Order: sequence, then structure tokens, then C-alpha cells
Amino acid sequence: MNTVTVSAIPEPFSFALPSCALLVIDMQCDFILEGGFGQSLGNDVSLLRAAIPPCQALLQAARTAGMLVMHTREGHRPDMTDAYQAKVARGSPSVRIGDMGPMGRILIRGEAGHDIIPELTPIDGEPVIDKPGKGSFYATDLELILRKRKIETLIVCGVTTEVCVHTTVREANDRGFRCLIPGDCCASYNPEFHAVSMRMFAAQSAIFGWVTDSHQLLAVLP
Ligand code: C5J
Repeated sequence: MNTVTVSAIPEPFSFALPSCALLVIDMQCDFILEGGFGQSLGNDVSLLRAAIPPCQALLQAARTAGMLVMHTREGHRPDMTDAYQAKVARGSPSVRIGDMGPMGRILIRGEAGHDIIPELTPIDGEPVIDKPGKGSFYATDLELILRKRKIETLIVCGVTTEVCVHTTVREANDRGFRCLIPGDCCASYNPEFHAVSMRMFAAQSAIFGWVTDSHQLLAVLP
């Protein structure tokens, strides 16, 4: 029933299209554009831009294949009642969560910086999950939506690889979802962390998931 097999590490990965969803993690202006939260932490945000074209291609292919597409955004309520002080006070960024940045208040829902970048704007019918944490399952209705749609497999992409992508894949894996991670559709401010994250996903017979790339996926999606 509409099963495809994609080349992956550590072994080819087969999945049924009707029970597979694409999850695009935190492709938000605050992480990717100049002046956002990512840069306030001292990161080179240009490193994340490499993931945009492969994500665009995969997003288009998933829509054409009729797959469930979901997006996440990391951020908080304007009154910050859902932002633990332990998170807000972490480190010494030049601008903290909730402070005013060039694209509005950093990581606050409704602000321009919190929005998904224009290249990957969700279309009608694609659920957007607003999450206060790094993992997409924590304090959200993501699992409810996936279970209702009888989703068993997640293709997970987005930023940053070792933070929100990794946390989400681990959460999904523990909940019984099989995760496929196209590496070129993920990015990190630290290329070494990205590379090691990919190895960690696939180690020990795919302990967290299977790693592939957008070209392999585009070759098998209808
Ligand atoms: C971070 C994320 N890195 N989306 N968030 O704070 O990975």
C-alpha cells in the first residue's frame, strides 16, 4: 500500500506514504536571519541557510505526494508565563528571550522574528505547533494530531540539528514513531555538532532513526 524504500544509513528504510508525515522544525526568522535569537547567542546564522533549498524541495515533494506536513515554532506567550526563568536566564546573550530585537521581541509568538521564514511558509491545512521547549512533543498537541492521523513514520528536518531536531527525534522515537532524517535539510551553527548528531541518530542499528538526504527522498516520492 503505497510503500517506498529510500537509501539510508544504517540500512534502506521502507515506509508507507499514507502513514508518514513531514515535520519541519523551527525554520524561524529568529534562528535563521540576522538580528534574531540565534545571532544574539553569538552564532553565525548563515550556516543555517544551506538547509533552506533542500527543505523547500522536500516540502514541495511532500505536498505533491499528499503527505501530512507539519511545522513547529519555538517561542513563548507575550506575557512569558510559559517561559521558565531557567531558560530565559541561560548564558549571557546580548539579547534575551522576550527582549526587543530587530524583528520584534525575541522568540515571542506573534512577532516577526518568531515566524517561519517566507521560503517555507505553511499553507492552509498544515498544522503549526507552537512549542515552549526544544522538543516538539513537550507541552504541545503534536502527538494527539499524529495519532489521530494514524502517522507511524516521521521525516524530520529543520534547525538546529543537535538541539530541537535531535530532541524531537528522541521524543518521537520513545513514543514509537520511526524517524527518517534527511541530513541536508537540517543545519547547526556548529557543523561538527551536525555531523556527530547524524552519526548518533543512526548508531547501534538506528537507535534514534535513519539518516538520508533530500535527493534520495525526492527520487522515491511520487
Ligand atoms: C535552539 C532550536 N537552538 N530550534 N532552538 O535554541 O534548535
